[in-house]
Amino acid sequence: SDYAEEPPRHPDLRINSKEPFNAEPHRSALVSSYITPVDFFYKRNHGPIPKVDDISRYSVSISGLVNKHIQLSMDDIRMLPKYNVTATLQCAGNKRTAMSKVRKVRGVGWDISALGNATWGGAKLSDVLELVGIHKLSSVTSLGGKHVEFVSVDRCKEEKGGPYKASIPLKQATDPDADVLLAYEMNGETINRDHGYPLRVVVPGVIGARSVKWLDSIKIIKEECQGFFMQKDYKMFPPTVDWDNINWSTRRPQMDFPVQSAICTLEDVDVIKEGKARIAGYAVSGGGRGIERVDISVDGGKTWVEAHRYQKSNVPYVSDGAQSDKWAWVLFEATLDIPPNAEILAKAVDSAANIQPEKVEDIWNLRGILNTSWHRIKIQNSS
Ligand code: MTE
Ligand code: MO
Repeated sequence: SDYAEEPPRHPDLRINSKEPFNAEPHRSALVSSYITPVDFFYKRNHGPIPKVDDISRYSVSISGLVNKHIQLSMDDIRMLPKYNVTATLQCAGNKRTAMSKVRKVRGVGWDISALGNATWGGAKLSDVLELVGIHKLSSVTSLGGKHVEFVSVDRCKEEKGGPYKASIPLKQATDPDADVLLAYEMNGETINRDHGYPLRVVVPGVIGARSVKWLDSIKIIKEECQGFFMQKDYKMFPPTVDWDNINWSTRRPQMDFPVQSAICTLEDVDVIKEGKARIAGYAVSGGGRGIERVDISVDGGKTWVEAHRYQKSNVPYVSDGAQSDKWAWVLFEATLDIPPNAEILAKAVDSAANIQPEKVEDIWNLRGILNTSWHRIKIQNSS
């Protein structure tokens, strides 16, 4: 079958779909370290995992609205300055299962772990584009190019057997501070097949769908990518829109993700002893916005306390601070007295003072994306 050559995976992953392979770690694995180990990093695929056997023959082409078309080998890419960027990748479908409980949505079900925080190593896209004469910080090329399209080698049914693809604005692609990478390393090791070997795009602060894995070609184009995942998926619709009245062209493809948080030390319905419990989880926002605050309630939202936030344990976390990783999540923790039959909530505030919506009903959308509603956990029989 097409899936005969899938790579080995850690047995502790929760498998949400086998072919294509979609899996996430258990909640508790997420908060055991600031950097998510590769084995426990969620895997989100739309087709079989491609196999590159001869790296010396691998190349990425750059074409489209540029004066010179080029082919870059892995050696060419490794010759460019290397950057390590710690960034959280989050699937737009994270927490979809909880949204489906309100009203059924279409898509692979995910608990709260369709995200991970990794250090990505590679060349900056802004440096790569200079090789075809596109200057830093440009929003249009001399030939009228305004978007950068990434085309993969994997094939998927949504593209009718064609390759997975996506695009970002040229302005973001040529901005060195946007830290868009062509990454060949993940957590200091050669990126593995599941995560895009030999080369993937990493677009920090943006939904995972735009970080194209197994990169085959880069095209400079005038209009944004017309692929399925840009035009017929990953768009945010209001709760009034359903499959019988949808008009995809009325919405923009989702790019930045909004502020999000979740508790990882407890399951949805948990039985814990009365007394003190450690409540820990993650909070993250898109667009490079840091996390200003994480609030926890153990009484269903009547009263709140602020959790302690951290990235690296020895460096104080300051949202937007020079010592903080601007594209990365913060972990949070609070040790609190848990009353009987508690309802425990978490919500975060980002550096632009954006808050999470209280109710999932209010942000229900037919594709089940961006469920960033307050995370709720009910505790039973805790006496
Ligand atoms: N790139 C390709 N070529 N094929 C894919 O199916 N899935 C996208 C994105 N890039 C995908 C892809 C989606 S929806 C997400 S959330 C991330 O990759 C997941 O990256 P990961 O599997 O490394 O966690
Ligand atoms: Mo995704």
